[in-house]
Parts: sequence; structure tokens; C-alpha cells
Amino acid sequence: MLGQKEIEFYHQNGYLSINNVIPDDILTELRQVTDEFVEKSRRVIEHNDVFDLEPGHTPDSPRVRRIKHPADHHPVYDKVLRYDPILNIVTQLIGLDIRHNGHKLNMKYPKFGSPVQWHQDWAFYPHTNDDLLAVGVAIDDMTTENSCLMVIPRSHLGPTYNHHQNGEFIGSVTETDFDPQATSIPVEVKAGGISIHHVRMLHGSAPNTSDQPRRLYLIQYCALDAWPLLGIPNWDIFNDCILRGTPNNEPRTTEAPVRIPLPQAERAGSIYEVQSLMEKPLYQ
Ligand SMILES: O=C(O)CCC(=O)C(=O)O
Repeated sequence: MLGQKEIEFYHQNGYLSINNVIPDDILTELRQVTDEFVEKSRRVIEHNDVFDLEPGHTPDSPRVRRIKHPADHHPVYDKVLRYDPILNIVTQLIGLDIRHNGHKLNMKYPKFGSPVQWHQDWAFYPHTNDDLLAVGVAIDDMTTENSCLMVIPRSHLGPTYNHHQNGEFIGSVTETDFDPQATSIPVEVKAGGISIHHVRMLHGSAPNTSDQPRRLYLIQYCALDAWPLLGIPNWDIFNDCILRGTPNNEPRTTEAPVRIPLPQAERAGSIYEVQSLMEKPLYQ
């Protein structure tokens, strides 16, 4: 559980880094299973429902940059998504009743791991209130050297930035005067620890030029009464995502600056694909 100081730090700064959350046996299993997925990717030649591939991926030299919806594909990822010590921390920050609204495993392998351009998750999925956050389970040590998550503290209290280019949503901040250089900081965390960032937090990460892997299992959690502004395609699937609490139809609305991520760009398959449309990317 978090202490009062950590809770206040999160609300003031929009992020946290907590070591020693995942026990060694689960961490070992996460690593083994993730390696098995990369092995399976040898049979895949283009992005599909499970794999988002790095440029240059081949059967002989598999390069996966993301496992999509990992908890749907292996019980260990599902176990971590529902892991009580994580849920206890999350409920301290966004309230007792929660559901998840997405999960993905981003991999940055040594020397070629793709960057994630600066963005706010809120720009992808605005809700009726902003009690949403992402937990990053560190499968490897996340350090400045292997391109850990970078955040701009307190940016979760500021505007929602423009993520459109030529009238289309491209999932990356496109304001020409946006320069994270001076104000961004690294969120370092040991393997088995977690990072947490607020849904409105500006964040991104550089390509991995080190010789160390950086695999981060990101799980999105939200207050049960935060409802997606883009709608609920299926009531049963929506409620299957409840982790604590019971279904209700009373969303809570609070004031938060919103931009709708429409119209979508053609290459909208994953954040990497849509961000590759950016004409002037900050991370090369
Ligand atoms: O993997 C990272 O460093 C950041 C990932 C991220 O922000 C995302 O996938 O939305």
C-alpha cells in the first residue's frame, strides 16, 4: 500500500515509481512467457492481432515491439492485471471501484527498440472524468540508459495538447513549440517494480540504444464511473472489465479539457503505426 506522502506526490506530480511489487516467481514467469511469445512471432510476417512488429522483423531475427492485449493471450498476464497488491495501490489513487480499459506489453530490445513519441493517453481515450491511470510493470530494469518512460511532472494538470496533423489524429503531440527537453524527467524503476502515470500526463520514450532490453507491461485502469466519451460498443464486454465494484449506469462527469481522436488516420493499428505518420518526430 502507498503512504500518504506517495499519494500526495501522485496527485501533485502525476506519476509514481514503486519498487518490489511483483514477486520473483511471477517476474520469472513473465520473462519466460514473453520470450515464448517472441519465439512464436517467428511464424508471423506482418502485424496481426497479437504482435506489433519492429521494422526489419524476420523469422530468423524476430523483432517484436508490442504484444497486444497480453492478458487475453496468457494467464500470467491476466494474473498480473488482477494482482491484488497492484489493485490496492490503484484504488488508493482513483477510488475503490475500478475496471481496466486496456493492456499491452511494449518491448524495446537492445539497439533497436522503437521510440514512443510524446503523447497523452487522454488524447486516445477521453472519459467523463479523468480518474484513469496506467501502471507499467517493469519486466526488466527501466533506466535512463535503456530508455525508460519520460514524463513531464504536473503536466496532468495542464491542457490537452493537439495530437492531430493535417486534420487527422496521429497519436503524438504536434504543437510546433512543444519541447520536452528542459522539463521532462526519467521514471526509473527496478524489474518487479511498477511505474504509474496519470491519463493526462505528457510522456514518451526514446529508442533503446543500450545493450539492455526494456520490456514494460502497461495496464490501464479507470474509476468505474469514468465512461469513455467515444462510447461503449458492447455492454457485457464493458462490464467484464470490472475488477472491483458492480456494474452501474451512472457515469460521473468532471471538468477536464478534451479533444476527440477523430478522424482516425489510415494507419491506426497501434500507437507505433499511427505515430510513424508524424512529419517531424521528436524521437528519431
Ligand atoms: O513504452 C513506453 O515507453 C511508453 C508507452 C506508451 O506510452 C504507450 O504505449 O501508450
